[in-house]
Amino acid sequence: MNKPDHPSMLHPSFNYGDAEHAHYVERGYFVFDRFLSDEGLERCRTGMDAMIEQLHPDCTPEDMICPHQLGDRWIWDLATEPRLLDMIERHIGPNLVFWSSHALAKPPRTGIEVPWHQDAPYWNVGGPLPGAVWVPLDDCSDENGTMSILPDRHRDGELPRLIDRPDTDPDTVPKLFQQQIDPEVLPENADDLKVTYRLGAGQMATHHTMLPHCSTPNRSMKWRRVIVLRYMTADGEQGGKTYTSCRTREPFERAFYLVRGEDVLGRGLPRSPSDDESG
Ligand SMILES: O=C(O)CCC(=O)C(=O)O
Repeated sequence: MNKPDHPSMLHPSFNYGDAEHAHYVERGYFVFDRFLSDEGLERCRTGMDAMIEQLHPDCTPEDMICPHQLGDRWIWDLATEPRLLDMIERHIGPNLVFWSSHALAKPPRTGIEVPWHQDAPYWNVGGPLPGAVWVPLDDCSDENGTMSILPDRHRDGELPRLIDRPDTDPDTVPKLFQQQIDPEVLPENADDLKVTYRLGAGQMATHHTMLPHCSTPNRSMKWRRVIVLRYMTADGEQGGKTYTSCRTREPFERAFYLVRGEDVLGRGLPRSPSDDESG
């Protein structure tokens, strides 16, 4: 699967150059005006809608974690786009592992809030980590749900967390969202400091894996669909995670796929889901 056998899903103008990289390094994030091509956006929307249709009745559309391991090929194709991997390589060097995708669809009226968190501790991974890739498939507004980041805070290290948030009902808030940064350690004026993404469908934002970020609920009558992709170096710390299939409710172990470069620690990393005997 290393050589793309499908047309690129990325817009021809997507480019991660020196200016974009300098901004990312300095401030911990960067927002692109165009990322997906029109065809790429259509493929993502079709793929995500099919997943929502096939959702197990006990899952919510925010629960669709690592669907690339469950056969959702459009996500794999997007995650391994060579120009996207070039950006990730610029963040962390040549040996790249893809370890997480999240098809996060917030349904009309009921789409949930995601509290302040940092991705690396939240998802139990470590080492030099690049920016996460956050791609809206719908226009995101204050009505259907924005995402906000705290710029410049990617150098603050791991912040204390509250696990099993006391203020939420585990029956209504999916387990994936039961952690948050202790509000005591966030700046008092976080609301003034934050940068809010009100992005259009097919744009993209990348935020450093240690940058605090959160998102607002969907109070509108429209869907708010987002796909998130996450990477690390081949010698990064690969903490364990067991997820639940959003189709069958069967548990499955998170996999780490070597999508570019060398398996420098000789871990036997699979190069794609079809290489992965366990998956
Ligand atoms: O899109 C959202 O609502 C939240 C995404 C998020 O928190 C993440 O990607 O870690």
